[in-house]
Amino acid sequence: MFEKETQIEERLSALAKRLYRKPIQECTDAQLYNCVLMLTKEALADRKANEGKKKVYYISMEFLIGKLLSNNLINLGIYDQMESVLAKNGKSLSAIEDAEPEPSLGNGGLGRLAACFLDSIATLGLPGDGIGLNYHFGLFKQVFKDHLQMAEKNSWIEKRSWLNETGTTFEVVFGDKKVTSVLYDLDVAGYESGLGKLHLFDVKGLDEKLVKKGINFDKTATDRNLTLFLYPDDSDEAGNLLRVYQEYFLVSNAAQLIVKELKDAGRDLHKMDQYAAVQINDTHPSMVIPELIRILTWDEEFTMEDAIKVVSKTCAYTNHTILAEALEKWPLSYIEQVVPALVPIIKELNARVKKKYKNPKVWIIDDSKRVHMAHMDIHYGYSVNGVAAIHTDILKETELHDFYELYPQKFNNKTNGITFRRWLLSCNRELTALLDETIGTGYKKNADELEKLLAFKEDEKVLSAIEAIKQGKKEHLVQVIREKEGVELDPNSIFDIQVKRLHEYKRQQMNALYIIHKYLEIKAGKKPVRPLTFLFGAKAAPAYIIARDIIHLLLVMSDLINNDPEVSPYMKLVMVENYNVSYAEKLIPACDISEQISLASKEASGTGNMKFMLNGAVTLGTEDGANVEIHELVGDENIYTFGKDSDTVIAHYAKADYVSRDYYEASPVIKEAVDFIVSEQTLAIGHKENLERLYNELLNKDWFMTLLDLEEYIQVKDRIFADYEDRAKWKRMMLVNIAKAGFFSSDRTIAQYNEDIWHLS
Ligand code: 26W
Repeated sequence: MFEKETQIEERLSALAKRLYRKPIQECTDAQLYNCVLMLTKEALADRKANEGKKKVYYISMEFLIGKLLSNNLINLGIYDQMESVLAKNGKSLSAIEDAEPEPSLGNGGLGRLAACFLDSIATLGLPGDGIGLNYHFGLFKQVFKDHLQMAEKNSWIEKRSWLNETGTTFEVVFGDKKVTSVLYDLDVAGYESGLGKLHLFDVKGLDEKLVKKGINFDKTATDRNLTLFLYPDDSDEAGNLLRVYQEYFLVSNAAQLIVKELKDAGRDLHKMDQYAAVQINDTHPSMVIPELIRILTWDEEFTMEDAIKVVSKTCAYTNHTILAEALEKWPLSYIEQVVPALVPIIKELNARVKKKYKNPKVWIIDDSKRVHMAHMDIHYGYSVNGVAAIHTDILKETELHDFYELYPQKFNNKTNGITFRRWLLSCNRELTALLDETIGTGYKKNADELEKLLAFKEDEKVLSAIEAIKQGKKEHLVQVIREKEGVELDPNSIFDIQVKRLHEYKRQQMNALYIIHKYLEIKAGKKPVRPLTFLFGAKAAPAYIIARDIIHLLLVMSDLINNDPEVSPYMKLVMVENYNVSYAEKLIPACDISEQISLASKEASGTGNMKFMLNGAVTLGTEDGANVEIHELVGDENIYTFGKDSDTVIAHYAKADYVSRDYYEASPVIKEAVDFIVSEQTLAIGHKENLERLYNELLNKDWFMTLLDLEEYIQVKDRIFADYEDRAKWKRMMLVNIAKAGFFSSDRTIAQYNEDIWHLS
């Protein structure tokens, strides 16, 4: 449609005239954003959705899509043309991109993975859609006040947006009420060709005015609050119940949509598995299984036997965590209250399991009348997958061992991936250009071709170009941080970055203890050879107290360090406010050292680790999740690993023999760093309550074993900083990391889902 620059310019100027009665040059960036949005939507509407006999439905409570403009322009193949049209008119595309609000329809990895998957499904030409919820205020917007995390609503839906009204509505019947849903669609363009949809359901009659201060609202008004926020605070019963309402709202809509699409296409529902694959993204959408069974038996005259059979051949489950607290187990009484219609079905599913298997550990409903969602997925789905090799092994050997014995053929691994369109082509255009020049453009469709870069391992020209690109990205980040955070960074310092959800298992607190250690060394006169910059970005779940205390410590330390003239020339610490996808796109290309320091066995995969590697950062990590596979790919010389391995950690849990105080008492270095949390200096800036609670937690509990690996972490980190000075070696490490990142393209991951699980045709 818009192949030539002149066509784009004509259309854009017509839109500017129609919407704002102005020529392009006189529009503000926000006005132009709207014009470019409209034009891009027209181009999207021209694409035909991928078609085939069988389609995948990827159901997820989260789709962390990020801003869409630049990605859509790239995938439509009109980014350069648009940029040049705007430049001719004295406008900058990147300034216009800043005007786009970012939706926060996800927490972190799981939601971002779902977004990357949609990009790859569309690109590979596979028929497939995502199904999720249209939260008006997303997760929350993080603001820092008084060195504490506060939460505000994140409004992102404007008069003009990427959402398309579809006119589709369904009735969703809860135990105590009936609501009407409305469906909005987002177009998901594949790279160069292909199109899929993200279906986002909303509730008719949503009342935004329910939100009072911050993110507080009446959690019991479930007819009017269903799609206000992702994850209402689940620290109380009303929050948990609302979460179950949301989950049922999602899956009931999903099931109705799937059945409608099959019937509209004239398919025989008894052969549903030949036309549809339903991928359940973690346990949150698990009720889709009994809901499909309910629809088939109530409305389509299936016998229970037939319904169970076909649904079990249609649904597949992905596990994203082994953390016990994240494996959903809903009290049956909640389900009785929210959706009594599913209770007899869930009981029937459980009765069949009990009849067949005498081991109560594999039953769906336990002694305390809690429904184990994962158990339902495994018995009544045809595939169970983990998201990295080590994660799938742990599921088979430990967490889900009893199920693996019953159904070894259902278990499979699908190591996560990321879309290179966003995490290379869009966020690092400079590196993309260098790659195009050096190895050709084939890697954009076939990521394995990145390995061609290995031939340039000794090529000084290519190596210096990679180094120069990194330097440019660091300089750009310095500007961003100056504007957004008001801190001046040194672009010649080492950029050490940890960005991800805040959780004790990810051990941001271990990184904080290293920083305290370094601060104390500098105070004692031991200066680093080159200045160090530590950057963090993370949101903590509002009800997760210790996670918020860790943020408090980081904010207190950054105040202390950045304002101490004795220390700040040698090190700086910034915790960026409201870390999100857009911020990630600026931080990741500027990173030298990628912090992936979770307690071994706890990080299912991680995907930030892949993004950093692809952009030429060197990983400092534990043998956990996909780090293990990164290590295998790049070899010992191109990664820095440390820490106890997952077997050792699992054994500590089994024997309950980890005592953090022993580590504290045995090591003066650890003791000094931990004690500093409640020192005069920190207490002068921060809050006693938060700092003492964190200190006590580390000394008396430390469930995620921070102190277990701290000494080794300090040693390895000092070594990686020293190695940074060997520029020849460092540049080679950057190159090898980029070259070996091809395996982590989500195109590879999706091709494997299709090959082993979906069998789309
Ligand atoms: C209580 C419900 C619940 C629990 C945990 C909801 C959401 C979560 C997490 C936010 C789930 C999550 O993001 N998991 C991450 O999934 C990624 C994609 O597979 C993995 O790379 C990460 O290791 C894993 O933590």
